[in-house]
Amino acid sequence: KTTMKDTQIKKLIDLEKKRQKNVINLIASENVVSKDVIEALGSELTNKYAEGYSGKRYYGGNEFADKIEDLCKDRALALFGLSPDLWHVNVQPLSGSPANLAVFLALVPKEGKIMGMSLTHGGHLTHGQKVSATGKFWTSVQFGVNEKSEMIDFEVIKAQAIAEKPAIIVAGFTAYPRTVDFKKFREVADDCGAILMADMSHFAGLVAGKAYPSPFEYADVVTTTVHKTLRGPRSALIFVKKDKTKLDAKGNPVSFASLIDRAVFPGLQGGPHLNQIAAVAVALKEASTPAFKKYAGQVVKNAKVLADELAKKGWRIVSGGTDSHLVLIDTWMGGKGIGGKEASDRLEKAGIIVNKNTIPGETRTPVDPSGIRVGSAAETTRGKKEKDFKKIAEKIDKVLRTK
Ligand code: DSN
Repeated sequence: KTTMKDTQIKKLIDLEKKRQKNVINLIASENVVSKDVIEALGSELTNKYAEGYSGKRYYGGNEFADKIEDLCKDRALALFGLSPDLWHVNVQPLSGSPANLAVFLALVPKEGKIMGMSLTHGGHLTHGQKVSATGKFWTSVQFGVNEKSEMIDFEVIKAQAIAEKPAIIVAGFTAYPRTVDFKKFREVADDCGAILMADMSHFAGLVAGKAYPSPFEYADVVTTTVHKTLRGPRSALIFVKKDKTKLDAKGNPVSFASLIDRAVFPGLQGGPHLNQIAAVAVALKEASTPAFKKYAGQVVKNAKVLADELAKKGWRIVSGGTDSHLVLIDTWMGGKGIGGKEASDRLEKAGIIVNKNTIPGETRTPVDPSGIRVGSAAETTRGKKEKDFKKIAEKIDKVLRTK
């Protein structure tokens, strides 16, 4: 029972709780966290400043903060099967965008180039888009998907990388439904002498549950948010290989790990959010269970059903299907259907929450693009299975067709 005295905020929280309960949530980047995660987030840890890192704080009273941060780091490495001798992890980034920015700040010189997937083809703002700091402070080169297959085309990327010589290549996405071949990205990075960074924000939970390829064998740096398929609080992690070094101004080798730690704090952030780090630790423990492995497998099965059923009903699924939790639907279909904004608005009125999304070769605008993006992570947490997703597909079809 709550004892909250601020009734205005309390009422709004209650309304949001009710809204979440009453809708079918198909936002591909959202999930539903456990009560334990919420309890850690809402704890007294929020009162504490802990600038610095475990054992090297700038404030007193961090006996327990150190233990929490260390445990979180241990759990993060263990979850992805990483040896602490080979990998370092920073658990302080407040969310995905600052995590990616920290990696670039640490590793990409001012005149360096970032190569990432373009936004309309499924990349993220922080993969070097012009409107993001990552596209303003550094130059960037963007790659797209093959026009026909709507999948990543490594021949094109390789030629582009060799011509452009980026300092870093980002393998990852925010709206790409297929698996990413990290081995091929490694080869491209080696061909042009770039660092390989994987951004597994969307599929981290699937990697943890062994339902999606892991980037760790190939990438030098891996970033991830915690709140998508990984089902934790809003937060992010940066994993980095311990043996990777870069020469400093005096020609001395400095590890990527220490450069990244310094970029996170004091480069970009002040005190870490300890309540958030504790909640991340809780979520990482939950994600290491057999139940979570089952969950990750079910997430992919459910997304496949959603894609297949919608395709059967005549909707064009970008790339023809999905290998993950995410499905991109071309609702516009060259003018035969409806725009992404209308689709999203209509679905919301019917209690299904999605986001409008650009599709490869977009001909409309980001505010009213050609498609919608849907995902299965949140509803799978609520126990939905293939038969439920078949019903969801039927409902989506009905709503989108009704004039
Ligand atoms: N906004 C997130 C998503 O929906 O994919 C990425 O930052």
